[in-house]
Amino acid sequence: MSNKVALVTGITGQDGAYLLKLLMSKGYVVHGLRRRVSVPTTQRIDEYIFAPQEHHNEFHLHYGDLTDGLSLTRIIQRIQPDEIYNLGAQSHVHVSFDSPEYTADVNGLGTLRILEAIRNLDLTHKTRFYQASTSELYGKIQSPQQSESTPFYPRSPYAVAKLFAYWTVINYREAYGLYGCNGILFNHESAMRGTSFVTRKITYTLSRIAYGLIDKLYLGNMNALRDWGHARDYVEMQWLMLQQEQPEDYVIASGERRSVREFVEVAAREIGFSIEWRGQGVDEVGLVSEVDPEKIGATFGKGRFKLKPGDEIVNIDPYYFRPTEVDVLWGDASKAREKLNWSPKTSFLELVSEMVAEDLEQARKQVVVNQYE
Ligand code: NAP
Ligand code: G4F
Repeated sequence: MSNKVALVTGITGQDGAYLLKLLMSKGYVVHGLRRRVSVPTTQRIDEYIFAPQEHHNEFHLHYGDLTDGLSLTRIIQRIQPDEIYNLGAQSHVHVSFDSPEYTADVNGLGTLRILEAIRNLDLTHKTRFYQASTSELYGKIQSPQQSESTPFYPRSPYAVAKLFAYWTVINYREAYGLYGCNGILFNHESAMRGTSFVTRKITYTLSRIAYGLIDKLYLGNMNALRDWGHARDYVEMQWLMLQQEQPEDYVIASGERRSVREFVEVAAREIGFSIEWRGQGVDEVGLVSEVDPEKIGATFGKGRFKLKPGDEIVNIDPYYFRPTEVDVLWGDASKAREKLNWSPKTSFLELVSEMVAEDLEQARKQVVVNQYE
């Protein structure tokens, strides 16, 4: 068991929660950065917060913000971390078009602020740094499959800010000898994914539609192709990157690409029905085609499944289109496989199945609550 000290920014997010679990299982003392919000966003890590007797020596939360360099310096000075995982970000690509300056501040300058704190506190040779870089850097792709050597072409304020952070890490590595790594992670999902990202939006909404809680799923560009993996598998790589002799940058991906439309079809099948597409462009609609009585009976029980063949449940809403879209992402993680012996454990079908099961359970509980209110 390790007795290392880690600081994790973005600990309340999807990856933060999985990484916390991993680091705790390895015996780390984990410090997390949380920002002040009017309603707490700690749901994903509440099991650690509400068990202080079990975790009070190993887990600590600190108020601070990636836009506030003084808070970052104060925390880093106090805890003298062996490792910093910078997962905090305004992580929504579409939102970054509405808040470009804030996104640049958090995602770009936020990284610089941490690196400057490490440098000014003379921790460059003690503290290892992981940067949550992204496949969005490839944007308008310059090669059909993307690896560490593929040129970048960012297509959103989010990606442009992440590009600044990516190069800042490399510059601090070369200029000051910092052990800093970029994990260029392709999309990774889970039942803990925020509901405004497309995969979770699909499993969350279809589950509620099946229980009759809502009527429709509104989507944007269903032709976009993404390389989706499971967040649990990907945080393992974040940790592994910081355990090597030399700091390097790695692509982490499943190596499979699928469309948003296919994700809808697979999620629907997991619930127990198939989808038929009709129309084109913004007029395209998704209808319930066939229902699998066995699967529906086993999951829903009598009378709780509210759909029948012909019901129109998916529509296009141009609101979700982006001013500049990333049409295709498809990763080549050969370097991670060869150098770190890493490959994803969870298949695409297992990922969708896990997300659907969790969202069906949540929807079922909502129905029960509604019944007794
Ligand atoms: P997420 O669920 O959206 O979590 C983002 C985290 O950042 C949350 O804890 C959030 O806090 C925190 N945060 C936001 N603004 C902050 C600020 N100003 N100061 C401090 N913390 C702030 O994202 P994720 O999916 O876990 O992704 C983790 C990181 O990997 C992000 O940097 C993301 O850009 C990057 N990434 C993600 C993927 C992916 O597919 N998931 C792929 C490549 C790269 P609140 O809880 O208070 O909002
Ligand atoms: O789920 P998304 O919002 O993820 P996106 O834009 O790929 O970004 C995620 O992955 C990146 C890694 O490549 C991370 F860096 C980033 O932080 C984030 O985690 O959208 C995926 C695709 C896009 O092409 C989008 O246009 O789905 C398309 N889409 C279609 N309808 C939609 C929707 N996206 C969202 N969020 N909502 C829709 O209704």
